[in-house]
Amino acid sequence: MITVVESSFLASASALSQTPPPKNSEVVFIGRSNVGKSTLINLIVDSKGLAKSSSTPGKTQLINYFETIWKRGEERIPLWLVDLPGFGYAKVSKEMRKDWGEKLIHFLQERRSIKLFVQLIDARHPDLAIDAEAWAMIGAIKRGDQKAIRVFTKMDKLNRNDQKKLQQRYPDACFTAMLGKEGIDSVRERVLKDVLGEEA
Ligand SMILES: Nc1nc2c(ncn2[C@@H]2O[C@H](COP(=O)(O)OP(=O)(O)OP(=O)(O)O)[C@@H](O)[C@H]2O)c(=O)[nH]1
Ligand SMILES: [Mg+2]
Repeated sequence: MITVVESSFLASASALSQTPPPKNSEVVFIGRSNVGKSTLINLIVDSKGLAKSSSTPGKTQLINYFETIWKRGEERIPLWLVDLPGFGYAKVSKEMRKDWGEKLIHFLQERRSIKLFVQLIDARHPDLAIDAEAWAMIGAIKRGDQKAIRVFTKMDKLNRNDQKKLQQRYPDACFTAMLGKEGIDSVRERVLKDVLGEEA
C-alpha cells in the first residue's frame, strides 16, 4: 500500500522565473478550470485543506508547489506536487487567457524536474477540443524521461454504463470520484510508478 505521510505548502509562483530551485521529482496537475485539480491533490495527500478547492472556477491563480513524502513499504519517496491554474476559464479576457496559455506552455516545457504530467478531464465532457489540444501539447513537449497520464474526474456524475464505456475507451487512464474517494489508490500507484520509471 502507498500512503502520503507528509504534505505541506512549499511556494507559489506566477511564472517559471519565480519557481523554487528544482530539488525533487515533480508531478504537475493540468486541466480546465473547475475540473478538480486541487480536489485531486487533496485526495492524494489525504488532507482536505492543502490545495484550495472551490466551486468558483478560477480559484487557483498561481503555480502552487506542495512538498510531499510518499511511503511504500520501507521506502520514503519525496515528491513535489504542482497545482496549476486551470485553462479555458471563460470569464477572464482573451488577452489574459492567451498570456496564461503561453506562460503555461513555457513552464511545462522548461521545467526539467517535471517527471509526470497529469491531465485531468471531466468525465462528463471527455471530447472537448481544448482538452484534446492540451493533451497534444503535452505529447509534443514531453521528453523521453517524462510521462503523461489522463485522469477522468467526477465519475460519480456518470451512470454505471457510461462509466464503463469511458473506462473501456481509455484503458490507460485513471478514474476518480470525489465522493467515496474511489480510484485514489490506483492514482497513487500509477503516479509513483511513472515518477520512478517503473513499468506498469
Ligand atoms: N461530484 C464531484 N465533484 C468534484 C469532483 N472533483 C472536484 N469536484 C468539485 O468541483 C469543483 C472544483 O474543484 P477544484 O478542485 O477547485 O477544481 P480546480 O481544477 O482546482 O479549479 P481551478 O483552481 O479553478 O482551476 C469543486 O466544487 C469540487 O468539489 C468529483 O470527483 N466529483
Ligand atoms: Mg484549483
